[in-house]
Amino acid sequence: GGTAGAGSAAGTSGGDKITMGFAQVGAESGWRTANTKSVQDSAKKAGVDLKFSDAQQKQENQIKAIRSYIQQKVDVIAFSPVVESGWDTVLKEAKNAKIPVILTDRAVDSSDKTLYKTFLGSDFVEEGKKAGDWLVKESKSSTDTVNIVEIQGTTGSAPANDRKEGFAEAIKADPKLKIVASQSGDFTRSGGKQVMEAFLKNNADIDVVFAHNDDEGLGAIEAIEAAGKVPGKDIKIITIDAVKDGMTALSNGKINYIVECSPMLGDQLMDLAKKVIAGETVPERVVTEETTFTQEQAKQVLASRPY
Ligand code: GZL
Repeated sequence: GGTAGAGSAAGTSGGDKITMGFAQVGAESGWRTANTKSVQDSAKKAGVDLKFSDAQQKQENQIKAIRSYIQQKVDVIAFSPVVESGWDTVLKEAKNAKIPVILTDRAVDSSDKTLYKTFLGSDFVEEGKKAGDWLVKESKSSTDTVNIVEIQGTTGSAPANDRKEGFAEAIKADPKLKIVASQSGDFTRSGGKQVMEAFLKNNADIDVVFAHNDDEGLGAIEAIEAAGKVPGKDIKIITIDAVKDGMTALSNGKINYIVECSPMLGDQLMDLAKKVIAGETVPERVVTEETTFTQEQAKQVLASRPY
């Protein structure tokens, strides 16, 4: 025993601090800042030397960051791909440099599964489905059409693609439920507000907003109130994430239902990184545990929410 693990060719000898290069998407939402804090706090706790970059939601910046981590010969690279495609080249460079890669939060569509060791994050299709399932139940008693507008996440990102798919699948259960408009708000509050303003201008009768994250939903609330309507009553709102600001709006009745998407991936990431560097096998997929919240549940847990 005692031989260095296969993944340690990047120069870790037993007992050295592990160096991780983390290429973060940006700081676009409350979820993202909570995720960044989780990764940074967990690295400190785990004694991992963390190199961190913020790509301002630009893929080319993430690719540059990954290349710089390869140059620096870090022991492991982790990142949340802002969009699903366009990663094979840089991931092959990491593989050739014998630096293991861990995907966190978002997935890539590379067909070559040897380009990364594991993918840690939520099942976004399931999140979209949970949102749709709630609306199907909620709409059971109503007779006429339910007009839904959808504020999508970042175009091309796994959460946007998968949440859209899961929601559409779930609402097939009731033909009354119709998505009358769908557009990207880029996971930001300002994006959600702008898209909702356009939806309100072009659609006379909107019953429901399905926003792919809390921040877009909070932006939509601003637009709805500016139009003289009552969010949560005149227009119901369903969002995904369950960050503090979203849960506050939910407990105040301005949002009707939130599907949780946990950003607290730091501890699992550091644990997976240590195993990968030690050459241990890790599961190729680690799915985040998460739940859903009604307005009543939000009131009960709001004070104790960590982010
Ligand atoms: C989901 C994550 C998404 C969040 C948004 O895991 O990638 O990106 O839902 C964030 O709030 O911007």
